[in-house]
Amino acid sequence: MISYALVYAMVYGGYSYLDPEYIPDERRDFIALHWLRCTKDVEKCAEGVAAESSVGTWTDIKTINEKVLKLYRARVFRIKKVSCNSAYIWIAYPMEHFDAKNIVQILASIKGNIFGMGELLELKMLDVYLPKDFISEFKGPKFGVQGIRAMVGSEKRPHIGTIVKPKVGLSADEWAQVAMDAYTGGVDFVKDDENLVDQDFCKWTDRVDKMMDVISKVEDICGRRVLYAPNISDTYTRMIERLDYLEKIGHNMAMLDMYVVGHGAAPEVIEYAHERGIAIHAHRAGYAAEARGKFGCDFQVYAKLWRLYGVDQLHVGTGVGKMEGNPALIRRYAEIVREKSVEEKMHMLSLAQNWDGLKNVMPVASGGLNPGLVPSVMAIFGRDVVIQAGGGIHGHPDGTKAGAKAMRDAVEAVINGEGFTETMSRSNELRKAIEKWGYLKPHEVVAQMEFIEKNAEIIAGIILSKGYDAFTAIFG
Ligand code: RUB
Ligand code: CA
Repeated sequence: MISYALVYAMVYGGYSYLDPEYIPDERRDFIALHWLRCTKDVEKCAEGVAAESSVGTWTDIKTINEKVLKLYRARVFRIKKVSCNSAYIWIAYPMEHFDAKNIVQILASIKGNIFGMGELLELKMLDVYLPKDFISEFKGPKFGVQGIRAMVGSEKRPHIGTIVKPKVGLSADEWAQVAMDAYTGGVDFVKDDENLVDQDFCKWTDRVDKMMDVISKVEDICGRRVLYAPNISDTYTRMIERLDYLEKIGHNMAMLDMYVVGHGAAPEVIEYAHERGIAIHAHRAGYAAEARGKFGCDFQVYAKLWRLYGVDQLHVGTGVGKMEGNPALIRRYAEIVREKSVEEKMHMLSLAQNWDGLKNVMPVASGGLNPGLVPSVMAIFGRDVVIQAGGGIHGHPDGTKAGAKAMRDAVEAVINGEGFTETMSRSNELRKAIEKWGYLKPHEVVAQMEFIEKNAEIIAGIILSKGYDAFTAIFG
């Protein structure tokens, strides 16, 4: 009787998917960087991953031919072994393998079946390089940092945003009142929470209509233009209906929960919005289900896809606050969506990427923020960022309006180079916020980021020789 062990030792039919001589073509090849740990020799597993994600299956087959192998197979062109059964691997996929522009099909290949392969104990897609010819198929953001600034009329300063809290449960009237307080306190941008869309207690159109009144009142009272992103996330048809409604009433922004909306609908919905002059705020609820742990996919892969699809604002983490992520890594995410190109940074397991003229995305720092964290957030992101606080505004001892003013004063203190103590002496709102939540000295965050950049080579050496555990130990 043939043992199962023997059958599986023949896996992938003897065709080679290892090609250390191969030099990827930056115009035509996708490159996936993975961490893997497996039960067999790492070369075999790496071949298995390349095969299963491209043209192969678990055994030799009579139907394969030279043309398929030559033109469409993936190639493992680099392996950085950590042990006999763990390694970082680089896989190149030729563009011909894909139905260009169809990201659903691309993801079903490069991040599909492979995560279920029995011999893998860990498999993490760390990053992906998107080739030039593929990028040129996409329009990218319509507004980006410059366009969003133009909508507000802001100069070189962070935008301040808020998420109305509680997350769900307020009526449309109550909701609009909270938004009004936030705007008049100094906020530029208000958004729905990721899990608020069209519930009975706060119907979507009801809330949007009330918000249109609020926005025009704020313009009259404060002389400022402000933004509102109503969450349209739903089935494709309902999202389109909501965009039609926003177009009808002349509104300029909507929000999508990118991970849960998915890859089939999002690119078209974004294009549809852009054609109607509507900018897209992108929330990433659910990202961590894939990004944390040793199976799944790092956020930077998605940050790239979302820029390609054309989101105009994107949540990328904070580096401080309630969500995970080391400041240096969060700064890297911001650079990926905001810069014209990024160099490879192996100490952060991050590949080079050139955006070939696609507009940029305004990064959003959000999650557990409050005025005392503003200087640190600005040290990480600079000024082209939306600094967003829910609890850190509505939890202010004197309420939402005071919370919004405290955030605004905190931002202005940094921009004017004024010490926080000085600003607190004239801003009761900021003082009370700091008394409640404290103050994080930005130089601690700066020192942390500088240490990582100064020691980039050493850190890369450690991470590449010790494996993914070393990366998580350093970057969280
Ligand atoms: C933040 C909040 C957002 C988080 C999600 O509220 O509602 O959903 O930004 O995290 P609060 P991320 O300010 O009260 O914490 O932005 O990292 O995806
Ligand atoms: Ca939220």
